[in-house]
Amino acid sequence: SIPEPQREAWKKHQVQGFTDKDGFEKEVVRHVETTLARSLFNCDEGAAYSATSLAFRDRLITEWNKTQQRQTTADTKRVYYLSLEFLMGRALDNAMLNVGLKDVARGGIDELGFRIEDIIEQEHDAALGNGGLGRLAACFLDSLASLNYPAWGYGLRYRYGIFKQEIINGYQVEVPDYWLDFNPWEFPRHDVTVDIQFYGNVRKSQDDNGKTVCHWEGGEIVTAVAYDMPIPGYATPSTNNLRLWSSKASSGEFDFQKFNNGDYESSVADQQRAETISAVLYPNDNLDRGKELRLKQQYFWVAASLYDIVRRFKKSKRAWREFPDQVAIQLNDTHPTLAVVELQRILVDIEGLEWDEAWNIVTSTFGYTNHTVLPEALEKWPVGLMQHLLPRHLQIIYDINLFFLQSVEKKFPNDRDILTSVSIIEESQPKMVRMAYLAIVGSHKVNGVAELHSDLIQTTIFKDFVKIFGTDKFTNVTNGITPRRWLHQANPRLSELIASKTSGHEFLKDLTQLNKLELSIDDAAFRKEWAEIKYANKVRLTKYIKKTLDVNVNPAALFDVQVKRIHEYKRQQLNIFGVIHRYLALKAMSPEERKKQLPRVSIFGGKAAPGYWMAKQIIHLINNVGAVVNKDPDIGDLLKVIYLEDYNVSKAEMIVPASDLSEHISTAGTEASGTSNMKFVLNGGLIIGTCDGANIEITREIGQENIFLFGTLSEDVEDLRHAHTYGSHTVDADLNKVFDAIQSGTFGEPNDFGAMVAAVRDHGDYYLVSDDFQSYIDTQKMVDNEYRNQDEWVRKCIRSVARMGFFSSDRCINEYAEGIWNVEPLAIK
Ligand code: Z15
Repeated sequence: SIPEPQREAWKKHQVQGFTDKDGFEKEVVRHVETTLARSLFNCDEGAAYSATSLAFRDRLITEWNKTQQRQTTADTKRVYYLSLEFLMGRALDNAMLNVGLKDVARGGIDELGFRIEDIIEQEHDAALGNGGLGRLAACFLDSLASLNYPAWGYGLRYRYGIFKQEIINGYQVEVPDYWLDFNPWEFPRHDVTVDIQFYGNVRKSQDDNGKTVCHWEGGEIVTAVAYDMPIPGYATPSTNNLRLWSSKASSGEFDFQKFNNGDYESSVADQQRAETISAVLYPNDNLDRGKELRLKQQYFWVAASLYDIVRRFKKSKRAWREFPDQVAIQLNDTHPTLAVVELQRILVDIEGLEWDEAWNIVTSTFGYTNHTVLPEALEKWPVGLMQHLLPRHLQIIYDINLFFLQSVEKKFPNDRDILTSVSIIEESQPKMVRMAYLAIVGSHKVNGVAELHSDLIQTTIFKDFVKIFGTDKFTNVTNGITPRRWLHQANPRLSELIASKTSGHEFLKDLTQLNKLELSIDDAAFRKEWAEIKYANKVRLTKYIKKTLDVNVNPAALFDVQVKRIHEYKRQQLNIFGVIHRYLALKAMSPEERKKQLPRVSIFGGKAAPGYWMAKQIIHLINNVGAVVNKDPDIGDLLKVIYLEDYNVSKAEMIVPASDLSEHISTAGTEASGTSNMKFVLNGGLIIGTCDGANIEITREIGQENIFLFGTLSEDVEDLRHAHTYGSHTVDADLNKVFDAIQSGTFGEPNDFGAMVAAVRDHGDYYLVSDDFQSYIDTQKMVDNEYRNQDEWVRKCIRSVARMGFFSSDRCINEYAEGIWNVEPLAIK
């Protein structure tokens, strides 16, 4: 740092961020004319977006610096959120709103000759995630900063985020998402690098005291380079950091030697191989594919992050046993579980701590969040692969397992079954490392993400661990969403209306204040304004549908939305079968009868994993149904079926506020929480859903009269599945009519959908579509009837919004902070 006498000059020139329109414009023009080397003669919307973002980035980074200084001086405990996915979406609108300068920017952009909405639309989504898990991490970052927690996110800087989805002839086509061409929101830190080792072997030696020391030697080195993204809190100067690691070839002697030997091509190939590690996000949601490169990504990211965390801790010159007082690390799913092993390795092999002391530190540091009970999503890695890639880590895993099983044996003598069932190593062919078990053994707390889900993990997949560790180690933290992005940003008019009926914008920092809305429920002018806002949001979506799909939809129709990843457990097939049933019923009616029906628009959106064949069939069927229904003159406005291409965070910000009804209809017990359910209700839409995930808690909060629940309960799922397979399984007449229509070619080549129909009719109907079909149809009829009474419908919406305070990610983060991390916010003077 700079010596005292020279600091005066620094202080004198300290950057003061703009606070008014003039200051903002000056910064924009400066960036256009210098950073971008353009002028008023060739500043298009893209350049105006870049310059505006750079102006805000400069502001954020000065606050970021101060925040880091504050945290270093305070020297308190920090939280590190390790996630392979951060589904951030756009940054500009969020930055403008969080620092409270959107109106200033609007005025400035206007004077410079642009519209702020057009400028915002220029930004490419940062789509470093698949779905709910990645978006949750992004909401958490917003809450951590807004609540002034000293917290860092750590992830990978993928060159390609989640693919862009195109729908061509009704089929999904994947296009690479190269998003880094110009990204004003990241700061490359070429001076912050970590060398990461792979492969090689382990040599043992004795130290002076006769203690065995392990040395991991040889193999190859890849360098991790840090890229930082500032995360501004809402209405606070706190600006936290998201650090993403990018891989590149290490600049060690090895390459130089090749280069000097004239082996230029092979040294370029090495370079590319190294860069492959952070090249692409794996596009699977709720599925483990066990690819070697994925394991490399995990270790690369975890090792770089831990090195960084340990380096920061060491600066404080504290004793190792104080590590857990300074550091809390949260494992977002099992993807970062190698961090447990890596920290143990650092402490034992490098820092020379005794095993037990090190293990105490490790388990006090980590917390593990489970996000699924689906067996196909639970990560396992072949022992052989682990041995090859990370030989020392495999040894440590075996030792962790040995000591763990010894403790189990003490507690349950002569119980061989429990030993096999909880062993971190599955004795299969080939042997596998069970990552969830490793995460449980290596953490002091394990949480699920909604009450039902947390109960289920304790009674099913992890029940033996509850016997061993007791119930205190297992807990629930129900998910939440940030009201800044999902209300204030996505639905500005509703946010203003709510502000006018509550204590201004305080609800954005304390969402429970929404309850004040109930006092205005009998105010007719308020309800009218409420309904008008919903209608305007629907008109906006209507225009978007016209522009992108050239389909005319009636904005007064009931907008029924299901947007999420396509998965059999989420049951988009139940929805589209229901749509077909509605279509057949309309077709069978007389014209007079049809006139009495309620118009509906069924809106779908979501990506299928590229290798998930059945999910792609579902997309195809939805599109084929749309192609028939939308141009059927008998139907007109009564039913439209829309597939919105390339569903992502920024599209969600437009779609969610435009829904009347959204569908959250997973087979009971399969959706751990769901978070879009919360977003839709917060924006004044009602829900049709199963008794699953957070739907249950939403019902408890808003009242069962304000939600359309249907279907099998989770406790009955197993018996029904069993009955389908071993008893007789029949499908009711209504669903059979749907199948007959599909198989008679009404919606295109019937063979295309044979497997989808057979999965329900002939192959055990694992997701209970047939069991829930009738109650789904009946419940949709109730929806129609209730929607006819618009006054009552609007009241239900308002009441629901008023009771959604619990689902803020601020509440959720405070629960983690108190119950798991033991960290406190940093007071700002
Ligand atoms: C994912 O998006 C979720 C769980 C997973 O295990 C994986 Cl790999 C990806 C989702 C859950 O399906 C969803 O119910 C939950 O709301 C979300 O995580 C956040 O907890």
